[in-house]
Amino acid sequence: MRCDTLWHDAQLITLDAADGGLGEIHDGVVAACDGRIVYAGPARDLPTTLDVARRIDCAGRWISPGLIDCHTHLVYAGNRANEFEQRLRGVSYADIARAGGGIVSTVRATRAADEDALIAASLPRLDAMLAEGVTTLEIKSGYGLTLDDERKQLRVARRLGELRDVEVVPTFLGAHAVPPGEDAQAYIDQVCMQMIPTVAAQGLAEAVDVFCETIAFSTAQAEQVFVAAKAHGLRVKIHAEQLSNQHGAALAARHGALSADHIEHLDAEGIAAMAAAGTVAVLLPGAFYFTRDTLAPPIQQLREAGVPLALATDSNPGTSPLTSPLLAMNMAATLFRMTVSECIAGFTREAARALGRQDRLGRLRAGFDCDLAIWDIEAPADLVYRMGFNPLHARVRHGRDA
Ligand code: DI6
Ligand code: FE
Repeated sequence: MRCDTLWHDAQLITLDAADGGLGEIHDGVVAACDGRIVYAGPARDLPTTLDVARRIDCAGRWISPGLIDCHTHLVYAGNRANEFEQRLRGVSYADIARAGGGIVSTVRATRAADEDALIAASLPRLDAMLAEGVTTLEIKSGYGLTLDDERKQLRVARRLGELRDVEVVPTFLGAHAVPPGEDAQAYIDQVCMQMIPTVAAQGLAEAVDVFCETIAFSTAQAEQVFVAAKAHGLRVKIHAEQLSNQHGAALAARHGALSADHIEHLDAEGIAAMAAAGTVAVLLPGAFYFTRDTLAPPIQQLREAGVPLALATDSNPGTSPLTSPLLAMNMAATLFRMTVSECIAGFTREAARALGRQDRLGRLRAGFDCDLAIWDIEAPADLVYRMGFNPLHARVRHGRDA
């Protein structure tokens, strides 16, 4: 059997153990051919028939699957640091919004920016993610809120994946906010009848997301979006139960959603619906931290029900200006009491599941894409424990140094 590259003298976090844990292997190797893993496991079990072209000595470093950020709003223009300062001086979020700030200010700036300006604004954020070992990330639209401006955001997301060695998964979030001066129902009709069909026909997104909340769209409107998305062959997901319990997660689960995200206010019925459907819970500790939320998602109940737990940065200018998956892991541990295994799995195996890529990404396993993060750490817990420190030694995408 041929092998282009063999990483040896490594310790592995395979995320491929029968017990669902980290799958640690101390004297491990990873072998790749044509961008795929052909073997990942103990050195002693490496097939002797392997014809190795290039050997990389990892000197005892740890190898995990490349990190996967399964929920971001990375593409936008403008800056809301001024709003943050206002809030520190005691101005309320509602007052800022009434004065033309908040999400509407990002919509204004994003509409005014052309594709190149959006690329220039987004690349440093993407590069910060890549510097921490991200090899796949989801990017949502949702700051355009017109067909052309949403398509522009999605095209920029795609171009980012061409400019850098990273897999970008585009999601259409036209139903993010009611555009200024428009009627919510009239806008949702437009999302369903005009935008979703066009976005689907042009192959600009894989999935459709909706912000289901009192300040955004109702559960009935979310369902309308799901029906339209599915009719056009797109997967669905939801921002649900972030500020109140609208029963959006249960609705999404009944529609076969990939994930329900945020879910701080999720109730027992929602947990049961997600468990029954296999819907992934995407937890977003950065938004919880930045908005100084106090109600944590029901982690213990989700765990007991067997709902898969993914983690993401929610990178966005309003509620989570975060581009560090490692810090998000630390926040999930400190704020949500998630374990080290759950935090690492949340940015690898379970994030892949949230993107419908669990058969190809997020584990060190023969047949999977050879996307790796190689870390200068003593133990996996170091990835979660430290704050603001980046121990990445190398990033590998499709078997090549990236
Ligand atoms: N939930 C959030 O927390 C962000 N979007 C969403 O659906 C807020 C986005 C922003 O304020 O720009
Ligand atoms: Fe979000």
